[in-house]
Amino acid sequence: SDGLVAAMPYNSNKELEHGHDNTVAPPTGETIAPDSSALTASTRTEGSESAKTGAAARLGTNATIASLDRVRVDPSDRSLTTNQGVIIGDNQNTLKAGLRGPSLLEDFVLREKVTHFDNERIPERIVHARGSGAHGYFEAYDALTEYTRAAPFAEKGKVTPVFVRFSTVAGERGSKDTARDVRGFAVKFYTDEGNWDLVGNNMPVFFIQDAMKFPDLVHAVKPEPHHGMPQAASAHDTFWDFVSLMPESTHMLMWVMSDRAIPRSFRMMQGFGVHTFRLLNQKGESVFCKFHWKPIQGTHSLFWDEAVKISGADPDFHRRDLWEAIESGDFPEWELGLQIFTEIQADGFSFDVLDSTKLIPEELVPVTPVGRMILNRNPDNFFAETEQVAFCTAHIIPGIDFSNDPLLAGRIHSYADTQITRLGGPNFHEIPINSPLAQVQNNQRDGMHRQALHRGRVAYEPNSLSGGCPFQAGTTGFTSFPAAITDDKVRGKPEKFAEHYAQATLFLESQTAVERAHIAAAFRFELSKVGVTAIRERMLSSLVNVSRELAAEVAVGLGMRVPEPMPRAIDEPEAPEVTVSRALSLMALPGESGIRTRQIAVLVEEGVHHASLVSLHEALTEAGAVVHFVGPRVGMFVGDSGEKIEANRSMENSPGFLFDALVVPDGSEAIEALAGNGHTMAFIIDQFRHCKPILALGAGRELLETAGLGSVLDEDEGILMADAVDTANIAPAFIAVVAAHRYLSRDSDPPLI
Ligand code: HDD
Repeated sequence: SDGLVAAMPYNSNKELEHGHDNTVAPPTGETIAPDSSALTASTRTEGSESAKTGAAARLGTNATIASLDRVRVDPSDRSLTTNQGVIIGDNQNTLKAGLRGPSLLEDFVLREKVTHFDNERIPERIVHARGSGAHGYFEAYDALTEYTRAAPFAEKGKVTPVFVRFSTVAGERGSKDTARDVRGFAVKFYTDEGNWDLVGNNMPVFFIQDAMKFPDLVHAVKPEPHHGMPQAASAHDTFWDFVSLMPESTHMLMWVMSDRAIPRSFRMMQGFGVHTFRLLNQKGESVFCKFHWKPIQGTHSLFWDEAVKISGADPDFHRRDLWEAIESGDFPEWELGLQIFTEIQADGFSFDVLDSTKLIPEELVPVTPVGRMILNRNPDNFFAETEQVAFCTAHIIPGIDFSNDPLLAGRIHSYADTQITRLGGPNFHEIPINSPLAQVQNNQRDGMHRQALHRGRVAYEPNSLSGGCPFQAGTTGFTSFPAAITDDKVRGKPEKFAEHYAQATLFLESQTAVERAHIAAAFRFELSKVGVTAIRERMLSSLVNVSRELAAEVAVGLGMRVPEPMPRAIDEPEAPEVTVSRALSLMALPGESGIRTRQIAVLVEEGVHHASLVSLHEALTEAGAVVHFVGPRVGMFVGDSGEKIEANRSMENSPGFLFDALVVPDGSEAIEALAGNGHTMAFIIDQFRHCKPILALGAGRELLETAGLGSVLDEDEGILMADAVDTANIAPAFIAVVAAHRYLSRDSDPPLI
């Protein structure tokens, strides 16, 4: 087109998919043979060094990509065939006895097509059904051999390919992205000593202490069984009934009621391995550790009002965000950090490190950065990769081991078990996205959908007929840490598990005022959706143990009195070591200070001041933002100088709350037309209410006044105004304003406007 057009995402690492370079396209219509040289070079790229260690690792390439080539299929220039490879002549009509006659049973083309279609779906994950995945790599900053012999940490600069899947927990596969919920953060490391799955969440603690309660927790939060409602929401009776009877969930409830549960983007959330794990070095010495992922993009969240609206306008908000960022070559990045501590240290803590409802404050054990993870390639096929990927906490490698966390113990069983149903049998490790790059050799045989063709007559060990192969490798193979056990066989909990409130209070006390207010509002909202008053009251009584002020605030919002505190399981718990931890506030990790990947809406109409938008578009795009021209409709608009601007979005298909910032243009004709459009007013009000930066050029100011912002225009630091001719000068100031994300002084409960 000949007008000013917003840039489309384009990832130079995926030229083939975009048809930009046909000369290197795979042979059309064929599956591609495995590239064995790429496979063996796989996870070891000594030349790959980062900002910390030197030149960057090669982007867009990793060993999983090469291994997946063997199953990539490209249909260009090929005719349709059946699954048996028979070329199909007619894909429109059933075989019939005469044009108006009955269909014939022998029509194998029709029957094969429909039968396959009938079986296209597999069971969705019982939890974490909705998600989004991406390929990338992990790069170690330094050798970590002092603590662990785990392959990814073997040497400085070592690169290990990964596949990551982010998810919501409660919603079904087709639910919305912006539900209030925990987010899954599961990483599969394809190491050269086998696959290691770090199956974490975006919160460092969990609802329950023992896997025995997991089915109860999930049954409580999922849609209520009699009517199947509500979808992807914890705001209903059964969830609050359960958690109010399970005080151990209180700490996690603080996290889930905080804005952590409504992230701005998968790219902007932390990840945590949650449990205490063990690291083992070559000598068999062991330390405990917790895993932390820190987003380089910073931690950012939505407002609840925003999340609710986005779920209607774009249920795929997070999936789209991740996809577009990677597709445009703006690769999300996380730093992996470890909290390393000894068993003796752990024994001295006021809480139990085997209790997944507790975290270890960073003030007690600092987080040591050990590497970075970059996601640089979208999957080729959602089903084959993101849906079929199977994470299992049981997948660990030499150098990593479990702790005795009873929640982890249940998980070690649960994941492999669920894949057998979900993926149709015990051979799910052979599905390309799940198969390790390390060679698999054992005597496991047969089962549904077996892919490997095992040669020879030996499928047992020991054997002599196959020269004893494959043989067990002794201490060079996986060895469990020989933790001493001398105890009775019991069902029960260690004493420190009985303390349920200290860290809930710690979390609350560590929040900024805005975050705290949002936590209170979230409790109010959720409990207001609970029909049974006794449940509300029980939950309030538990909150009193966390903070009387919080309980009082929530109670006011529900028109209730603050009840007596719930009796505690333990009268005199040990005093906590840390009572405020800055790291627990979202604001503690602002991340990058620029505006990369920020979505900026520029309103356009007929007669809009053209030159200023050209220069602004250039400056914002240059700074890495994604600029969208949003009109009353999509298509071309003629600016004041006769030049054209193309709106790639309309206010109808993309309401204001989908954007991070707003530019209101100059041009009196345009402003008059926009002022007469109710969509514009809603657009502006949402931008203001959600505390987002706004720039008004020239007559654009009048539009903000029409929207009711007149009284605050000159005081609000997040609203800039400039003459259109001054755009070049105002651009850097606007970029700085956008970089600050939100202007929280506007945030009030209820909203002012
Ligand atoms: Fe789980 C999926 C994370 C406790 C049983 N879980 C699942 C996924 C994540 C987590 C990220 C999605 C993986 C993917 O993207 O495919 N789960 C956690 C965390 C937990 C946790 C961080 C607590 C620390 N989970 C947990 C317990 C159990 C399970 C206690 C059972 C006893 N989780 C499952 C499961 C799922 C699952 C049923 C469903 C689909 C799947 O495994 O592959 O096995």
